[in-house]
Amino acid sequence: MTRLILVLGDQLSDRLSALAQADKANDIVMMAEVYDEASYVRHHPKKIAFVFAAMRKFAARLRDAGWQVLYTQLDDTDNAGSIPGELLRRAEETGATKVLATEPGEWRLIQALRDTPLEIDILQDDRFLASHQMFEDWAKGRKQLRMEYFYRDMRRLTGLMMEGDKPAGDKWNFDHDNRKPAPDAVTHSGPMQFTPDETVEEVLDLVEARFGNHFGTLRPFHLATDTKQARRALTHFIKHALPSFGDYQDAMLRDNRFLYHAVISPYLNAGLLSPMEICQAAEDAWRAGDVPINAAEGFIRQIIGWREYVRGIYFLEGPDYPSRNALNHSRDLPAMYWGAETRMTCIDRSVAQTQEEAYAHHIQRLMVTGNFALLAGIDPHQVHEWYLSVYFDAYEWVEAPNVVGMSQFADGGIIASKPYVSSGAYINRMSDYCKSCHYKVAQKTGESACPFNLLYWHFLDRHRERFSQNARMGNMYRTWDRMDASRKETVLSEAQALLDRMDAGEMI
Ligand code: FAD
Ligand code: DLZ
Ligand code: SF4
Repeated sequence: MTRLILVLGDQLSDRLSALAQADKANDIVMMAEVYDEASYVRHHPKKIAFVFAAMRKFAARLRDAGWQVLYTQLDDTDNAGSIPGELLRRAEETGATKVLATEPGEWRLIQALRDTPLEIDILQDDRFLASHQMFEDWAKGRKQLRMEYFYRDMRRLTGLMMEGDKPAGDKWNFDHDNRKPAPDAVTHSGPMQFTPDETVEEVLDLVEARFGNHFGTLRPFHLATDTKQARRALTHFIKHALPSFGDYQDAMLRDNRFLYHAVISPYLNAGLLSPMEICQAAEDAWRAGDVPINAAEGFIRQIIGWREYVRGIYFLEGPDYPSRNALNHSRDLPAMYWGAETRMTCIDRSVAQTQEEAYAHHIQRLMVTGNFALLAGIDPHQVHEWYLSVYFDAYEWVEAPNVVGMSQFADGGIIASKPYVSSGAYINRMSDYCKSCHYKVAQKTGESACPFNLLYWHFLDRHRERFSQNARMGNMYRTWDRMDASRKETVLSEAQALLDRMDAGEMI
């Protein structure tokens, strides 16, 4: 009996469980470019182009390997427009009554598959190192789900950077050697770039025609779109950037968008690279003496620690997670997130590079756009939708915990033990943005005061009840309490005036 094997746009791995359990001689692979997936949020055109191009190339590879593949292009006249619609159409066409799928990375699509009137077997996505069961077992009975302890278990499980049962270098975490401020000069020229081939060019034309009105610049397009290219990009990173990755992980520069970051998240999340091959390459470089331990450990921690941990939280917490709003924030996302003019250099530069590259690195996402949204009290659901739309690596399983949890504290503190808020001083320490800003980072009040400085105290003041007892925030409240009453009043009224101007659509 023929079955349909569903392969989604972020499941482009030879080792995908649905493919591993399929029968090449009898089963038929089904892949489809559909409007539902391309527009449930208004994805950045670069992200849509990346997904479609990588899907087309993966389908071609499967065919070369002897699979029978039914591939629907977006503009095909009989395209049903959704994954369930395409499954039903192809089932009727082929007579297949059963479907084998690997679990999608989003509750929305899991539910849609469950609701499809076909017999669909949903297999675990074993491209991740931690299964749902493993994460549940780890989480059971713990008061706090801290990433650091999960990460140690993942090191033991994978054997990465272990010497027997001890961590290499006798420490689990070398972060105190990391987080240097922005360097004067960056020696790395950025991620490897690829010239679009015929398949990519065709997709670029399609995306331009159909999604050209989405936020984001489509061309130039230099992303890898198959595993071979993605592996070359990884090798390039390991050789040229990883040695400095740890040191400058948190630094930001207005004229350098990538610093020493890997820029591999779209490839990893779509399945072109696997977490273990990436981490093994980093460990090998360290063992060969080419990369310092703080860089290799810090990098591997992001992948087997943070990445697996946030996925665990997403599936543990359930479908309502993205709509949580523990701080009751309700302000609309200001137009500057969509490219409207702002005098704040840090926001302006982070949004501009997001618009052009569909990429910003972790600290820009957390401490610039995320920090501002949290301080200003923006509705976390709008923030969530923004991040899900604008980044080329955004899928809900990874985006929502990072945004709703880590960045906006909207899950009430499951991921973050305290909110990631800071005044302008942090941004000034870690970047060169403030040097060219209209606002003065050292100024706490007055017309030129950095908005982060004003909003920081406004946030702490309005959430006093929730956070003043938090041991990690005591110092902040003591500093606020030591300020004299009239200064406090000035700070709060200027912060409120800034928010009012922003709400009225004025440029800030
Ligand atoms: P590097 O800095 O070089 O790190 C290497 C790899 O580690 C990344 O490719 C990624 O796979 C992994 N990684 C690092 N941090 C995290 C993390 N917190 N969660 C999961 N994986 C991590 N990452 C996404 O993949 N998709 C998202 O939609 C996403 N949204 C984010 C939203 C916010 C508010 C924040 C603070 C972080 C978000 N991240 C997201 C995590 C991180 O910013 C990106 O993974 C990273 O910037 C990707 O670029 P890179 O490959 O150059 O990463
Ligand atoms: C992101 C994306 C886009 C833009 N388009 C498609 C598509 O047309 N067909 C498809 O199978 N997958 C696409 N994807 C990826 C899915 O949205 C992704 O599988 C879910 O969000 C679950 O992670
Ligand atoms: Fe951003 Fe404030 Fe620095 Fe301007 S002064 S770049 S607003 S932190």
